[in-house]
Amino acid sequence: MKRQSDRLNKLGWNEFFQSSFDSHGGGPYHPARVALENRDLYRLYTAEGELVGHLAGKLRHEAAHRDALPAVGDWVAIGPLAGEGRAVIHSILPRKSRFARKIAGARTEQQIIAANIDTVFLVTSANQEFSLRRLERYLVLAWESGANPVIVLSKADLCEDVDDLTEQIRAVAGGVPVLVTSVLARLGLDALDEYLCEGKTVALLGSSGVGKSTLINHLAGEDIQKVREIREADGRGRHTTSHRQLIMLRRGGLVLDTPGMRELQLWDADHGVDRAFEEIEVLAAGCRFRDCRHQGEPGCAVIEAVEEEQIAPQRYHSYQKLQKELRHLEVKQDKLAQIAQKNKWKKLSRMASDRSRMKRH
Ligand SMILES: Nc1nc2c(ncn2[C@@H]2O[C@H](COP(=O)(O)OP(=O)(O)OP(=O)(O)O)[C@@H](O)[C@H]2O)c(=O)[nH]1
Ligand SMILES: [Mg+2]
Ligand SMILES: [Zn+2]
Repeated sequence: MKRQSDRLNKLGWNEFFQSSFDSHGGGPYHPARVALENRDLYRLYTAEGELVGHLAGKLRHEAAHRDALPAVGDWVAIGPLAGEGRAVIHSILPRKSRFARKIAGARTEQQIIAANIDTVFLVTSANQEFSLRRLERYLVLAWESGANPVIVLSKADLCEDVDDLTEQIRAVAGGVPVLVTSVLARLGLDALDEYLCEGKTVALLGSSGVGKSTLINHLAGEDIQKVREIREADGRGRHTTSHRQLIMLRRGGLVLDTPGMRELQLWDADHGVDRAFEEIEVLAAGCRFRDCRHQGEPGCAVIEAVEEEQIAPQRYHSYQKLQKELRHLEVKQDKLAQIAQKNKWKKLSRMASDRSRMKRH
């Protein structure tokens, strides 16, 4: 029993999950952690080793949205073993943190990118890929997730003036640690170790080609993840990693490799925006109107700060842009909720009229 709980702790199991597992009945179920998801198949880590998991029919049918299905990093309750190396997933334990975005494309739906992450490395490389605006967006989602963000500036060997880049990052980082690294030049890598302790999970997020898998191979001490040559001419990667995957490090700790994301749209990130633009939020307390949108209202302390060059205009614009995106999302979510409500009434009234017709006959 002791050995078993040691193994679970290595996978990130703790009091938080244990107590919800117990209150969900524990019983015949076992805990397992989702390491990889591929369509309807899940690779699971358990105290006894690896298994392949399938969704229980009930879980699949009752999941109204994709976010109700297991995501990489989730702890799930699996049933008694269904056979050699296989198990059925019955439920998802409440998430301690979750990194979510709006699903790519036009649909208004949430996608969970990773669950139960302790620290998220926001990786950005010191070449043409570098974009402060994108970094701000990652920071918003990271703050919203409940995981601790750390900014990793990768490929420092490619940049002449790293100090200048670091300074630019610090100006938007709001106190988040900024680590300057290069795997090629063996620079700054020891600073990553602090976050990789036993039972802790670190997710690496960032555009394709910034060197996430290269960092993971370094941390693992072996080439476990595929790394591809970059087209240095435009600094873009080629989406070499195709799946999100949780990897156990021999030295202790878990890392989650992710494919570079082309689109990173917000999902319910009010708190994240407030936290990522804290200096603006603090100033906003001094606006004359409580519901000031800082778009030219009289007595606006934010506009005043922009005029006095206390806040960079780009930073102000990016704040406005994210706020606008959130409002737009809210409108779409409201519409969907209204449609769902309408459908529910339609269904209920249809059922009622069916019933009265049956009575008449
Ligand atoms: N110069 C330099 N190149 C690096 C460094 N780290 C990684 N690279 C190169 O950058 C390219 C992309 O690295 P990957 O690790 O595949 O990038 P990734 O972020 O995993 O990309 P995706 O899986 O597509 O999301 C490879 O050719 C690496 O060799 C570094 O520190 N310096
Ligand atoms: Mg990769
Ligand atoms: Zn204002």
